[in-house]
Amino acid sequence: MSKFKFSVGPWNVHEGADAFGPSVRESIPLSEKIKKFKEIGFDAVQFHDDDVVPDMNDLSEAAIKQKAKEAKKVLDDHGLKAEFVAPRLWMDPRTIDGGFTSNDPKDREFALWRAFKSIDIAHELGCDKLVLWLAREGTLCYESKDPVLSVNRIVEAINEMLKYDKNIRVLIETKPNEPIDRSFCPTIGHAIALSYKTIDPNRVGALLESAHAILAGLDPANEIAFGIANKKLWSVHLNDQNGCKYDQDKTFGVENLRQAFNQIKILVENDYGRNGEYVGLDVKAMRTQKVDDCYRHLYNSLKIVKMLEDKVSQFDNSFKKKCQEERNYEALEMYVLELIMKG
Ligand code: XUL
Ligand code: MN
Repeated sequence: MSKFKFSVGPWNVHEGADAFGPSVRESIPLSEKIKKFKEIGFDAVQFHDDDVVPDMNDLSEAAIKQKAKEAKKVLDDHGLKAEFVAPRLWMDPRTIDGGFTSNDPKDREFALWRAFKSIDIAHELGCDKLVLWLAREGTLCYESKDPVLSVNRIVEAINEMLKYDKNIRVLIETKPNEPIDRSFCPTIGHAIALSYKTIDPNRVGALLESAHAILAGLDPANEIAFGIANKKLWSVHLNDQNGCKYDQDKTFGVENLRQAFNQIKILVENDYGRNGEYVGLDVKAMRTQKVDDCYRHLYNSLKIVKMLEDKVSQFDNSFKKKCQEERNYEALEMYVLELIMKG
């Protein structure tokens, strides 16, 4: 049993291609993934805009809405909700230099169009959250963009989204690098600062991904805490990551169990989810995994979250208080390790 509601994206069951090799598993149709997500125990699905409406660049406004309606029906048939829609702003030739911060005004226009269409799709799916993973909003060559102008361009683009739909909420998914070298919005603190520069800060928040925090050299639990303290943590992407390397999106907890424990502890203790927020997973099957067991990372991540919830419920706060009073943090540290390791 869990106190949380869980969400997952179709891209989490992928074909296994990486930067150095092609696909190694066959594609699974969206409707099949959705059915399986329900069976595994998820409550909601997260979408990129073109997960819902493939080839959307070539479709009319009416055709995009019609496709989204069809996807909503599949969700309804399986008793699942849509958590958010995220414009895929990193695949198209018009986003090579970034979307909202591209030096070419036509690219910026395209990025905004995708954001508007994503809002339309979210509307049809019955959700009010738009996630912006600002994949290429940064630089490969430092001098190629004006960093101050770029931050302001992101703010202006978000303002247009807020004006386009008075109910939409925008969540910035922060990441310090990859695919670009230097992001203009690398951490939750940056996202929150940026939210206050928009015309409606109450509708701009953040999504924290564990792996992205680790890539920034930060502890994901503290990034979660910072978001919660500012009432801006509206979604999470739990996963794991072995140090500052490429983005690994590993099963939650497999690399640093204590760090995973503390993420769950902060979420539980602060009653995360009470306003309808989901615990999202952004985990990917290893390239080596065979297609007949390619959902294993999702089962395992959910199992680890629930086991850690159980550990959190056993946490002895009076012992913590005693350690604080005696300033005996060696004892506290050992207590935490024993709690996590005991059967
Ligand atoms: C990229 C990443 C994305 C977003 C959704 O690192 O995490 O999958 O979560 O666009
Ligand atoms: Mn993510």
